[in-house]
Amino acid sequence: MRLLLVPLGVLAVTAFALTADFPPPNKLPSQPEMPSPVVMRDGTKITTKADWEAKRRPELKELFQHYMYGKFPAKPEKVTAKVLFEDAKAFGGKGTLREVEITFGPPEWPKIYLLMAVPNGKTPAACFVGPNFEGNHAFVADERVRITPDWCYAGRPGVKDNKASAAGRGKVLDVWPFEQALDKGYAVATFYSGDIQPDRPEVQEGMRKTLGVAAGKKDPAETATVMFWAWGVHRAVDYLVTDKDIDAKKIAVVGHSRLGKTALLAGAFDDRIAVVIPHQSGCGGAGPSRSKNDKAEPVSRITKAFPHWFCGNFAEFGADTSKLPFDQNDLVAICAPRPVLMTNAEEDQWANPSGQFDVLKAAAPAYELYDLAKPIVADKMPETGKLASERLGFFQRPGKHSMNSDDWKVFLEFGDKWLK
Ligand code: GTR
Repeated sequence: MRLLLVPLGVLAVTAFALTADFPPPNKLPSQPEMPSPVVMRDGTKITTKADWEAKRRPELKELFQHYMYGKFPAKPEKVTAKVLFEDAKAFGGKGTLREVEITFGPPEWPKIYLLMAVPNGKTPAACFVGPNFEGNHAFVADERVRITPDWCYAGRPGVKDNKASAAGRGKVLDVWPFEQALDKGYAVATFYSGDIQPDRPEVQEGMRKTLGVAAGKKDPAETATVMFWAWGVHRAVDYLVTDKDIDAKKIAVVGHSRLGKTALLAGAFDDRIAVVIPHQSGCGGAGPSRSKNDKAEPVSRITKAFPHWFCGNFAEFGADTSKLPFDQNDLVAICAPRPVLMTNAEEDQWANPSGQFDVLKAAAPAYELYDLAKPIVADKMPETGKLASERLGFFQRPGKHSMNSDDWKVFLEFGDKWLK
């Protein structure tokens, strides 16, 4: 095994100070429609890019932390990376496969294990990065890929008693289809989300334990699980921007479902991410909290079923989402002027495809403050199977809730437009 140490340098500590005055959820004014990204909380209309960036965008970032995802943890002071193994002739020689251990704190802190492939002869390459559900070993059969010792989702290949095993090696080939991306000249990088924060509320573990965030949510704005996962994506990006095989200006984030919620939040809170692809992310992601689709998952349901994904304050809005001082259009707006693609499936109404299209439309006013080619978003929701590849892009395929190589065809096509 070849060991290679890559120092990534010291990063400045940039904790977010929550200074504004935030009333409790039930004391907020009712706003039946999605709040405009270009109107400040005090009613001031934003008309310039400078005011958007200096005033409204920071205001929205604070609001999303306080009322929905919890505090954005500080950037670690030091991030280091160690290449655990490398195979320069992987995928029949098409790519170089490596697994990188990313450390950002004392040895007992969680680490990120980034499994990545770069296309041989085509570097520096644009890269798709994102968290996964299955553990890295599920995506390639190589025996050197680490098997996570952390809690794993039941029902995934080779998982028994919530522990992954060698029986799962290479059993999930189309969720993160490395070869398909390499064939199109892209790099791919993924890590197991549970290595940062296992998806169970009742155990004090992962980053929650590290930062002393109580599982019982004494502070209703305490950092929640989706925020920890998004923060983990940022640590992967810390490494990727130093990798000479990656084009640091061309990093796209992708995630499915709860990890799609993560992808959108990660994109909104990190400008190094060039393209944002929340796939079937639904409520708490690209789906509106003020949903008009009665088949879609409501805030009242998600905050009961998955109380740890969001901070305590968010659950309060289950009774009345009109009190939310923002909606998910405002999270998309924070990504401006970067492209965002929402991808969906027709039978997955729980994730609210039509509501997501409304969210895209309602994010556009922030994009209009930039000098961008028009149209920024399609006039109407495109028919099933047709990609609307505008800067605020949308796609819906036939079928159900999953991420597969058909979805990747669309991610890669959107990449060809916005990352090449
Ligand atoms: C569902 C949840 C959705 C979505 C999904 C997933 O049970 O209601 O919001 O996140 O899980 O992550 O697979």
